[in-house]
Amino acid sequence: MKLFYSLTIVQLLLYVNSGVAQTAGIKSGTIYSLQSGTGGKLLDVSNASMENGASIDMWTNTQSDAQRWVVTSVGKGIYTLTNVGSGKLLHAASLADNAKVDQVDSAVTADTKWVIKKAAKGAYYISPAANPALAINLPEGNVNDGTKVNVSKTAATKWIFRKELPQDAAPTAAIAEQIFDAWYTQYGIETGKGFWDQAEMMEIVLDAYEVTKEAKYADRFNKMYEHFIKENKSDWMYNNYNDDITWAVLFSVRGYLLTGNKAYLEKGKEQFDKMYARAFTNSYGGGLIWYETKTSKNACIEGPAMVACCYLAQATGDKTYYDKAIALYSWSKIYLFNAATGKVNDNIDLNKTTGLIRTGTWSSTYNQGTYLGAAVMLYNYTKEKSYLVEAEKIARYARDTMFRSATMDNEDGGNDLPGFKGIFARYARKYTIETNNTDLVDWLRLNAKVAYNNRNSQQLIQTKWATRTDETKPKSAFGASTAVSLLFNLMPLTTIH
Ligand code: 7K2
Repeated sequence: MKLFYSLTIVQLLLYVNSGVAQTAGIKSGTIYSLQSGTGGKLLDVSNASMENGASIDMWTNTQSDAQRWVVTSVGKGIYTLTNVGSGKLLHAASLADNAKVDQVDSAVTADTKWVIKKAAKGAYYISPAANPALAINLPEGNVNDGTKVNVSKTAATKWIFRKELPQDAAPTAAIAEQIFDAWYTQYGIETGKGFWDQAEMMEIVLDAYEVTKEAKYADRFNKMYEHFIKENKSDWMYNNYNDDITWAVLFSVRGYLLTGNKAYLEKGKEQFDKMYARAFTNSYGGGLIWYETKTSKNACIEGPAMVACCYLAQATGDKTYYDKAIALYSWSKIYLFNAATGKVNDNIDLNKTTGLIRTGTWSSTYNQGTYLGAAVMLYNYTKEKSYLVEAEKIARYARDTMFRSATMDNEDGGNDLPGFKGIFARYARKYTIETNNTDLVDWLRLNAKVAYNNRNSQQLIQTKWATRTDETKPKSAFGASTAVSLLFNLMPLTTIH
């Protein structure tokens, strides 16, 4: 009897032990980064993807959560590795030689279990538990960022397991500030030379001020304002782009509304009035011409002009600016904006051969954004429900039809597109806060999280948010501004859910 009991206890101990027995030096429940013995780069979820099936590659250490793994013991010397960024499990796509390694949902299948075997001090081999003849391997000779790992019979890579501390995921105020500072200093934003891109980036500085109320952002805005006037003169009418002038009117009038500096308002009003006087024509029944001497009427002038009118009405008390905004909005509903679907078309122009109006049907985040902002502001003024219904359509068109709720990974071509999404983020915030509609919140948070996990080691985030930012400094300062806008404009939204 006694023997029976002691045997049972031993068996029991053995059984319990088999559940927790761990490879020496590996602690279950700990976050590790895994550095390759060759090349020194980290095991990484490609492009910080949140999707099942995303491949696993190597990347320079950027401190990203996509490069951190929670190692959990599930048997004697056997573990799962859960990516901190995606919450998904490291997985062998098959157990054949040279098979791909990817990530899958949290269900623990045989192919998400790994044997971690000591190779040298602090270095380990990682093999599929279902086929320990294979091991995770960095295909020989290639240690470039983005090289995909596989499970291979030969030349297994040794992995150095380094303990990491948990860190915040985006968005937080500290992260917004960190990404702002990197962008602002590394690109010399304060003394940038552009016109409309500079104007839009000045609005991002206003976003930071509006959200944080920290004086340093108002000071930076003022420096940029003075520099803008020096660089681009104080009368902007030499610029044939009516939209350029209007983007600058936006930072001026909004700058006044946020800081109370009357000089900004005077400049904004003077320039808006001159622009409007030359841009408004009765061709196609109204609306503003985009570029002097050309015939098209584009959403990129109508949208900012509607928002500028609402700001001017608020700033001056002159309600005729609202009348102008309402006229532009109503005209847009006929020619540019589909109120039933929420799609904002890019432009209309005259087909010179037929004499008929043709529509440029491309839709973009900046046009969706300014129309969303205008719909919200006109709802606030008129209290007419149709504006609210249309704001929701515009927001949902962007989320569902343009992006299918995925991370925005587009608009990086040329000089202009890279800055578009920052504009969208600003008006998404206005929509969320002022209408209490939470439609966009989860989607924008996903964007912020993925974009942040795709930052480079210098804390820069290029505009394709679902694509890793290269270690070589991205060329476009404008493109690096959009994540800054997203992170700040998400701040107050975190209190909404
Ligand atoms: O064709 C327009 C517009 O309708 C379209 O959305 C974008 C897309 O291109 C132009 S607007 C871009 C202009 C913005 N203002 C400054 C100009 O230098 C620039 O061409 O690209």
